[in-house]
Amino acid sequence: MHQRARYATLSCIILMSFVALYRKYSSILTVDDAQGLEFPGLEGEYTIMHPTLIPDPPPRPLPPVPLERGSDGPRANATFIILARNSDLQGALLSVRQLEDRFNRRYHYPYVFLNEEEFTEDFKRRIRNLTPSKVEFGLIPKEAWFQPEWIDAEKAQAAMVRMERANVKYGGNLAYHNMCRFNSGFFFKHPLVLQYEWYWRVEPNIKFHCDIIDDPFMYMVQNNKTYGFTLSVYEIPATIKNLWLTVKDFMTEYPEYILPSSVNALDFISNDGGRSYNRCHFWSNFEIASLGFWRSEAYTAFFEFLDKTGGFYYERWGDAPVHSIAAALMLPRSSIHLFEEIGYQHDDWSHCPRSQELWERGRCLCTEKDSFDYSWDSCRPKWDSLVATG
Ligand SMILES: Nc1nc2c(ncn2[C@@H]2O[C@H](COP(=O)(O)OP(=O)(O)O)[C@@H](O)[C@H]2O)c(=O)[nH]1
Ligand SMILES: [Mg+2]
Repeated sequence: MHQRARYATLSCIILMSFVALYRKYSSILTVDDAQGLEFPGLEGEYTIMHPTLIPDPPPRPLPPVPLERGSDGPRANATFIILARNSDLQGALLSVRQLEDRFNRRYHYPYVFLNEEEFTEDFKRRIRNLTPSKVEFGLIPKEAWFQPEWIDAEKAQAAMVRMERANVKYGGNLAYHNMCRFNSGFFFKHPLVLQYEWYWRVEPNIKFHCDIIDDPFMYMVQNNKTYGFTLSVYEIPATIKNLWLTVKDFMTEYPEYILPSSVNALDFISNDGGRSYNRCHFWSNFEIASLGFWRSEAYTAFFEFLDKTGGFYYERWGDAPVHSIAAALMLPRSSIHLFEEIGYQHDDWSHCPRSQELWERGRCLCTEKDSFDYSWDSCRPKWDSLVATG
């Protein structure tokens, strides 16, 4: 009996030792790691190598990125312009945060926010908190925003009801009509914008996928560019039923403002030498452009000609086709620039640089296969063929 008790005690001690050892090492013994593990104090005898895993290749050196580039280089007389409602605050914060991180922390270009209502103190405080740059908040004058008196309100209302029933995007939304007219004919005349020569239009809730290393404004200045874009798309036909007819009337009345088709970008917006509009337009939610062009005699005449037909209300003309048609007819095609390196997303539509070199240099988040550029409803192929013809 005495003997048995001694055996039992000994067995217990041995068992408890095994349990203690197991507890100590079990967590590391089950780690599934390709690199192998060294346990301090055990001189490598418990090193585990998983036989089936292939080790990562050594990191490939990336090209050096001149992150501080431009911090004391020349600057353009330029600003960001963001049209927004107070309810767009969250989206505006996201856009500014990205713009600062990807570009403006090195350049400190100012911002102008515009709204047809006063921005709230909270809106201003939270935006100002994101950037050391100058930020100004402007109220849009009533005459630059609301439907003018000379518009037949009943006719405009009937048109909106018709478009709403026909599911025309934003057709029944009066504020959207106001916004399109404002962006077509007024933003560049706002008192806070008058001091600048160049602007970059930014919307709430957009994304910048890549570092923007070089200054796009200075690129425009130094390379004789007037209008810059990233995405181009086809307009919804029901929104612009009579736009091209009106443009043709303008071209007949003011031929002096239209450049020869061998020089301008007519072939981007028309497949038949100007008889019809192919609905291609630069997507104006992103624009880097000269304010002087919109303030020019030629564009002023163009906008006033379109505006007096009432098409911003009797139809739903967008500022994108209006800007694009003017740029394509009145500018040399060589002064219109595609910013290939700027990875950009608006809603579900995304531009991602296709060149490996640009993609790596910009440390882009996007992937080329998600780029909209060569989807069936993108006008990028038309732009490429225009550029290819020189
Ligand atoms: N202040 C103000 N901004 C507006 C209004 N409607 C649209 N916007 C702005 O105009 C731009 C285009 O509007 P959005 O809804 O994004 O239209 P989409 O890009 O054509 O789908 C964005 O910058 C909006 O913040 C409005 O009623 N008031
Ligand atoms: Mg938008």
